[in-house]
Amino acid sequence: MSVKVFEDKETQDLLKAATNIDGAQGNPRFKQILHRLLSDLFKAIDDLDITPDEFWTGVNYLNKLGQDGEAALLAPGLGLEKLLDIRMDAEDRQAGLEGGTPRTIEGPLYVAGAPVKDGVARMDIDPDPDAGPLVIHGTVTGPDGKPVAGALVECWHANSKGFYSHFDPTGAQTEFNLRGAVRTGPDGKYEFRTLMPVGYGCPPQGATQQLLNQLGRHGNRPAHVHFFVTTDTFRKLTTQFNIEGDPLIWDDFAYATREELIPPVTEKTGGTALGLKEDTYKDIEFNLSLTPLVHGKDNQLVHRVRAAA
Ligand code: MBD
Ligand code: FE
Repeated sequence: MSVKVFEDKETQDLLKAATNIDGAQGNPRFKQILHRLLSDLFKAIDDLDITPDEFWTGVNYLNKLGQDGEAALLAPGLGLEKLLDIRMDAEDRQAGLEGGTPRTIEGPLYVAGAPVKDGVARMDIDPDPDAGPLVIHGTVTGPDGKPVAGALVECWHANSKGFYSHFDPTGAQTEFNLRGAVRTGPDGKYEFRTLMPVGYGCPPQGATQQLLNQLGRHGNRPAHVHFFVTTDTFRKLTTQFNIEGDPLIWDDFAYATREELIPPVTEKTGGTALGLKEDTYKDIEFNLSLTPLVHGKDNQLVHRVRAAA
């Protein structure tokens, strides 16, 4: 069977009617976007001779995706969240905006509301026998290279099982375990005392992994640590670093890895004096360089539904 009906008046009229594209009511931007997406879907069904069985498989997949709460997990898995970064990077280049710590995707596992500490925060609340101590520290600087006082540095990462608090399928973690927030002082410095994370893997029975299986892809990320840096003066930075040496660094299912975001891990002693669980600990320096507002505002601030506790 290879019929082609996309260009037919009947099909085009249906597309217009379904999106009320010529009507006065509704949200014009929403109608513009939906008309385009629906049109592309109509065309794909026609071009690829998508069968009714294939179509309903897709519809039921969307139901499972929603039931599993994984739409914001599939988005990075399909490279869509990375595409938004690629576009923001291109916008910056077009505007002549250079420098600063590179952005990389937020991902779906941030939780707002971690208690804010001055300069230094302890992030590990729950014991995790399989994770060694880790200190993450650095300086927040502005476009002039000078330290930024009063910056809010938020940090979140997984435990030794690759699970995040609030989203832990085993229910094992306390609220805000491995989630920290510090306010920088005049020296612009921040420090997090925490435990070494392990890479995340998509829930094996979830909709995202189900789709990845059909593609012959894995759903794993290298070990990584997320950051938000928020100030009144500069653009908000959303970034992550990867733990150097993780075998998945260049095979991240969410495409967040960037050359500049793999800081060296060094071994130090003196952890006992810092209150860490062992005297020998891993140390990562990760400096955070911010970029200026554009015409007085943050032109790339992202609003999305986020968990809060
Ligand atoms: C993560 O921890 C993450 O950072 C992303 C982007 C997707 C899934 C899990
Ligand atoms: Fe993550």
